[in-house]
Amino acid sequence: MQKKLAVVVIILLLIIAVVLLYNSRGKSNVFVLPQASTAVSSPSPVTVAPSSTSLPSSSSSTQTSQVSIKNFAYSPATITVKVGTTITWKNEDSALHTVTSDDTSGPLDSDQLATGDTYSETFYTVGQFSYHCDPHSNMKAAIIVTN
Ligand SMILES: [Cu+2]
Repeated sequence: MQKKLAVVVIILLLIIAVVLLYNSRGKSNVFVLPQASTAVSSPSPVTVAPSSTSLPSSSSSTQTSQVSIKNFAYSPATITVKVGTTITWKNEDSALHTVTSDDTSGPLDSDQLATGDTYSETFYTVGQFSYHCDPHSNMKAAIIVTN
């Protein structure tokens, strides 16, 4: 019986020793950790954001486009757009102009546009659509519609 008691006491002492060792290590870890955490965690969240800024610059998928009529010319003279795009012409000249398909079956057939007037057409078919100004046959331009 005394041997068993002695063994139990030794085991208890060992356990206490292990717990004390563990606690002292934990304390020393506590002393080390705050320096490490403040040094590591502060500089990381500084610059993260600019990966999404490339979205607005990709203008190839825009669904509306503008062509201005200025100095007896369409600008841009040739414009490439995707199917479904609505193009709006705006007359910025003092003279009257039209937006008229070379093909008599259309699709472009505007009235005479005065200064500041606009004309819009949505293109649902792939192809090249040449047009001109009725009063000024030297004014020529084209819309290219792609998928
Ligand atoms: Cu004209």
